[in-house]
Amino acid sequence: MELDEIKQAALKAINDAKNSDALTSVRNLFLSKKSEINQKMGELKNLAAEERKTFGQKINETRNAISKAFEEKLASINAQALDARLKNEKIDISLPANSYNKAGVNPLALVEEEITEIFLGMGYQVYEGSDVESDEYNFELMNIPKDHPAREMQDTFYLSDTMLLRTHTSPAQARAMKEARGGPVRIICPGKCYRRDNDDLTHSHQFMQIEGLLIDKGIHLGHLEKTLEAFVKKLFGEKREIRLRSSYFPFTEPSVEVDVSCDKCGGKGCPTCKGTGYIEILGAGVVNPRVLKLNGYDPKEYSGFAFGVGLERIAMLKYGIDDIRRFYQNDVRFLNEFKRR
Ligand code: FA5
Repeated sequence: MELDEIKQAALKAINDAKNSDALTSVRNLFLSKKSEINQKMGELKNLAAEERKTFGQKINETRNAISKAFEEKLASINAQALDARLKNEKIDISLPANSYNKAGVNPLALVEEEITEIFLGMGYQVYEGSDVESDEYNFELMNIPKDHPAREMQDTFYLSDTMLLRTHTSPAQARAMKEARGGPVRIICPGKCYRRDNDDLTHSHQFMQIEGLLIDKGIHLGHLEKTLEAFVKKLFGEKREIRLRSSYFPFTEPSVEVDVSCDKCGGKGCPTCKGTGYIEILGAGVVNPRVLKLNGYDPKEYSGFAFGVGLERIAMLKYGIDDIRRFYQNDVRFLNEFKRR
């Protein structure tokens, strides 16, 4: 074969080789000592000097071209083999993920959202209070001085002589009044409260309230009654009625307890409402002029009403929950009963 033919044949054979064994055979055929090219080297000595040089060069070029093609093909076969091995030997080190159930929503959160929506609809703003409060805001500015008997009902967790965990959301009233600098206020403040109460079916050392405060000119008990009536009908349904009972809070005058007509008996009296036809849901009243003065208002110019709702009680009534402790036990079976609408 001529050198060109040898080159073409070798390149084709290299190209056709499917694996390294086939490629080695091709190499032996075209590049070994016994190969045709090598034999042609032997012919060199018979040639004249000038011819020997040209032919020798051509042999080298042919051999180099075949060697280069061989090396390239070998690299490509090796890369493919490595690729295949890596794929085969791949170890899956991941563990199957633990499946988990997404729990429902705590009914306290649902009730808080619902009540907040109702009051936002009536033009109230949400005021953020703080769980940690000072004695001054929790008690003094709410007209509960140091020796006041009301303090006994609201013993709490003290952080220092002057700082404590708030016993009610009412200190938000004083803070909102301070920020309003003697002007109108219309806020609600939802949040956690703490008291040194023994835990039982209806009491917990940590619980939630929503405070409400409206201050403006000419506000009286009638405004409070109609506001709370609208609130109760939106929350529990149009058929429910409210009843105001005279009560006492140091920060309101007059003060009332607000009851809602019993859902079970429609107001006739049953074991749920202890035969009274009504169930107590919140404390409220007209802001005590002393509180207005303590917080920078002129009671002759401004008046207002305030209320404080216990959220657990509302949620228990709304969803028929029998034990306040269920709100805080994080039992998914309980939480799964509640979903956002
Ligand atoms: C107050 O806390 C007043 N600050 C409410 C208020 C605000 C009255 C504004 C007038 C004007 P009282 O101590 O009654 O009031 O608590 C209000 C509600 O909080 C109770 O009706 C009850 O639902 C809830 N509550 C009180 N203590 C606990 C407790 N230990 N566990 C669960 N709920 C509680």
